[in-house]
Amino acid sequence: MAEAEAGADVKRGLGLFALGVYLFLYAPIVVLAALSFNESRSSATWEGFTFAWYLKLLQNAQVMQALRSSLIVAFVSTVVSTLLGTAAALAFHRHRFRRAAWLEALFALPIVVPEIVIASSLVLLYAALSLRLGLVTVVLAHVAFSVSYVVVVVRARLHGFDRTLEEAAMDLGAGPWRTLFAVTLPLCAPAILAGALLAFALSIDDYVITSFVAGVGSTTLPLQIYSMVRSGVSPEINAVSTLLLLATSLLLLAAHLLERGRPARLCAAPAGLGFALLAGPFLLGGPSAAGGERALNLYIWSNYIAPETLAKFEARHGVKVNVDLYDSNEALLAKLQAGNANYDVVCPSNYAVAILARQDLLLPLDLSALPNLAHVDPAFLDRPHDPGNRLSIPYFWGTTGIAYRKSRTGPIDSWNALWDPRFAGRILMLDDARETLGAALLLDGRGVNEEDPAALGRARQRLLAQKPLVRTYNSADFDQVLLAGDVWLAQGWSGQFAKAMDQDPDIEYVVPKEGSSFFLDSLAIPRGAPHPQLAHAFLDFVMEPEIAAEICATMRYSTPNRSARALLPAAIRDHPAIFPPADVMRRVELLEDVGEATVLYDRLWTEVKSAR
Ligand code: N2P
Repeated sequence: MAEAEAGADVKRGLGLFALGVYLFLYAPIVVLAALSFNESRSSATWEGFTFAWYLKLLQNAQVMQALRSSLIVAFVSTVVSTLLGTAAALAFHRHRFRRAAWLEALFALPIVVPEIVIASSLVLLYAALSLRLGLVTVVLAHVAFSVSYVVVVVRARLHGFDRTLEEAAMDLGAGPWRTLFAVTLPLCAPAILAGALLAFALSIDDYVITSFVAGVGSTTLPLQIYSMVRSGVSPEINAVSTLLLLATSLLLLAAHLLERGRPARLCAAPAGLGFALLAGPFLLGGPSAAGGERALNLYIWSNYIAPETLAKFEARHGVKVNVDLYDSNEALLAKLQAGNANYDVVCPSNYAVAILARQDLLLPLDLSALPNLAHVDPAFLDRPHDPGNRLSIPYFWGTTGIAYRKSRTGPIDSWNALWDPRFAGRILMLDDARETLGAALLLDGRGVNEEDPAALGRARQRLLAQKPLVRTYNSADFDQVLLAGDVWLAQGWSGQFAKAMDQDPDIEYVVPKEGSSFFLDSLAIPRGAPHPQLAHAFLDFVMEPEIAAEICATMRYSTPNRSARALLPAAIRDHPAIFPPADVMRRVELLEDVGEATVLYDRLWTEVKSAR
């Protein structure tokens, strides 16, 4: 009796455990889907049920364009990989040749090779072949990884395949082709379809590989979602993620049913619904750019230009602006050094301009096409990183400092606060080699442009010691993380913090007493830019006083444009975080090109990041 009860208890316990596991797996998804119907913009409060975010999606030209790219890529790569994969599976099934097992294992390799390895090797290959990054390179990459899945799925099905049926057909006089089309393929159809659906779902979903091999104008839906996340999570993102999730789940369900040998009718429903979810918004959707239209390809820091401003340029020139975002000079350098990125305008910091200039990767500017350069404060012109502004024009500047939640931390004036164990788990640091090592160097009484390996080694030690206290390294939306209350202190850049201060009076910004760095970010045109003329027009556009003032007022980084500054409202013009007083400016040092030591900075930072 007691035993039976104990047995029931164990059963109940296991049941609860299983429930817990499922909750753990699916709770985030449920929250995401629920929030996509929340009327409120913030995830903190529920204000009622709405479909508004889904409707907004339909009007979002960028999302629609990304969806279009995703569908084209998924469709083409599915067809190609299904054809290749099926042929390979049939060959492996049928012919027992020397080394067959090896060759088959080679086919499965992409399933186990880390995505990041496939991604970086593809980039190298494309560069070696001088293939321009775009839809074609994305399709090739997707074929490369999905073909393996098709082979595995089709091959599994062929295991149970009765070869005597083929032989019977041949005995009855059918030739090899006839046998293939009348017997073999119809029998394998469910497996082939399942493989195709899997390939489609993988392609629609892929982020890592695509992010490496996509160029401008070939942004797929996952890339678009990620770039939206970086400019602030909104319910629109929840909506598009929910749709994507639902569509891929349905396709996978259909693939699964087919594989289990369920009748095609049964599988058609989820597959059809999945496709409809993806294609529906695409067909109903609002404007999307026609192919071949003139476009400006802009590669710029996140939080550096507002869509409204870009819309003005688009309207004035009758063009479309494609924007890709990055959060470190190193990311920009890597893209341009890979050599086939297709960008028209980029935004390197002064020291990155120097590096790019050394490598001859920038197009000399035609200054006669830039009359608005006259509005720029001469203090920002003709600097050592680009004498005579042959290659770049100043866009924004700003300081690096600490923003903090006063009510939690009390007043802060030193970099030491970011090493204070009292704030363990409440500290955010930039994800940036120069800035993190810079802060550590300042605490050591050194400067932010230090090249001495011994001093840099000590800075690395300091960052390693700090690491257990750090909640996250983030150069993208560090202001949002602070606003959300997840951290109390954040190293970061002035503009986004100035904005955060306006949104929450509990937030304060300080340039620490030990000193800090400041940056001067410029616009430049890479060599090989497809639209150099339009790029010049863009450079001149952002230097127009009204436009420069708008850019500064929306992004809150500091404008080097004298005429624009005069147009700014006093609250911005006199904001101490945006245009710091003289005593603060005396303790900041411009980040400079450190030449050979650049590699050392990168290595030390990687060591800090990968340490456990
Ligand atoms: C904007 C980053 C500021 C650029 N997200 C620092 N060089």
